[in-house]
Amino acid sequence: MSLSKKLVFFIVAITLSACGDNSGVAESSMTVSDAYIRGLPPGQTVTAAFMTVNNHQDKDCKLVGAASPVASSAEIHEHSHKNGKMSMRRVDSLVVPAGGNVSLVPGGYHLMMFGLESSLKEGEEHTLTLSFEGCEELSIVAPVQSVLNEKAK
Ligand SMILES: [Cu+2]
Repeated sequence: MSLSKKLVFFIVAITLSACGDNSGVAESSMTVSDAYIRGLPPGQTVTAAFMTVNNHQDKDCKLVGAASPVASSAEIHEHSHKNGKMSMRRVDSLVVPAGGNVSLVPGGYHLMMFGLESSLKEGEEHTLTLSFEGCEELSIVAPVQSVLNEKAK
């Protein structure tokens, strides 16, 4: 078997076992998909993180905060157009509806991360912890994706 074929088998095996694990464990109440942290040029101490938060429960979950070891603080923000100007503001909470999801995307809701100790480089992965009111805290690992590779949406 060629090396590349072996690699494919390896990846398939990992994927299958990951799926198996999921079905075996009690399903998590909240999941996050398509998460990434925006990687910016060196010297920046503020960046943003984006993701889709999925609520698999039959009750609403209110996102009220976020934290990361690489940031001194994090806030939920919303972009808005005011008088033709793009601006953003902090929001106290963001409801993830029962059985639904909320997307944090460039130009919309996002997690603002402040006080970065070092610039985040593409390929790194960092933990983000999301706090909910009335629902369990959720920790995820998000890759850093350079702003240069960000897809316009
Ligand atoms: Cu912001």
